[in-house]
Amino acid sequence: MKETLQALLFDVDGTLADTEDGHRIAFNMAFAEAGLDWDWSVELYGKLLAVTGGKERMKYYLDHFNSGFERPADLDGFIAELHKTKTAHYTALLSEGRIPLRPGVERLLKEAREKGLRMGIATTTTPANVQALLTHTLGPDSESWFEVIAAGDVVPAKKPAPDIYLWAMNKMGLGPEQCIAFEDSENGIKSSLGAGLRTIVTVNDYTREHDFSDALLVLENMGEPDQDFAVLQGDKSIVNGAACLDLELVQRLADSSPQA
Ligand code: XBP
Ligand code: MG
Repeated sequence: MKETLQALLFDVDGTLADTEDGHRIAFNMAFAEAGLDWDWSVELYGKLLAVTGGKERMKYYLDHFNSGFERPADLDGFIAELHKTKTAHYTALLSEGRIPLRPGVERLLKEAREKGLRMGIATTTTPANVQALLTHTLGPDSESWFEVIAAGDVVPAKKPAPDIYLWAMNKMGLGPEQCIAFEDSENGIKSSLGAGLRTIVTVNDYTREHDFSDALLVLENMGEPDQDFAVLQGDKSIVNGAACLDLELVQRLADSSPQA
């Protein structure tokens, strides 16, 4: 029996907002503050995004791009401190309004609320970052728009593992056939598909070369009715001239594929 669509599950970084360069800048600010000569360029950061999680990414950097660094005895503690500083810089960038939501995100979230669809967040990033992004883009009460905000270390295995999506659905008492996920990266879609979720992708400059072969639809962004709406991959007959990614199109996509 075909299940009705009941909930939308959103990734954060690269999906709700183009945040990864903000993260990169915040990392570099934390490194400078700690007196480290580490400097993550856009090109290097693109490679480091192979690993999700800021702490895990710093470890990956040391293992693969800075093996000569003399590691302190308590490397985990050292990285945890660096990450705290980074998070402080990142949330400061958000509070200055320097990272807006991506095109169409606010419109789709508001439409979903109006139509009574349930919403959740499933992200690798630190909970404080989600709170800051929502507060400084949609307002202080916008956290309550989401029934569940599954973030950071709440699950042991980060994306591409499906854990964060399974955790969110479990909290909402839903199965994948009742939800659609929104992602931006290969690690992200592996996680959502691994949790059985049909997934709509919006690419960004760090992820447009990633493999999204099993996505329901791949878009440049969610679009606005008065702006160009670029469909990069997917069944255009289902898009059927839609001016942007609205709930009607999401529903059509859900109806077109019972489950991932
Ligand atoms: C993407 C990530 C995050 C951020 C950094 O998260 O991999 O780790 O790059 O955030 P998403 P933290 O699942 O939302 O795409 O430093 O807080 O981990
Ligand atoms: Mg992402």
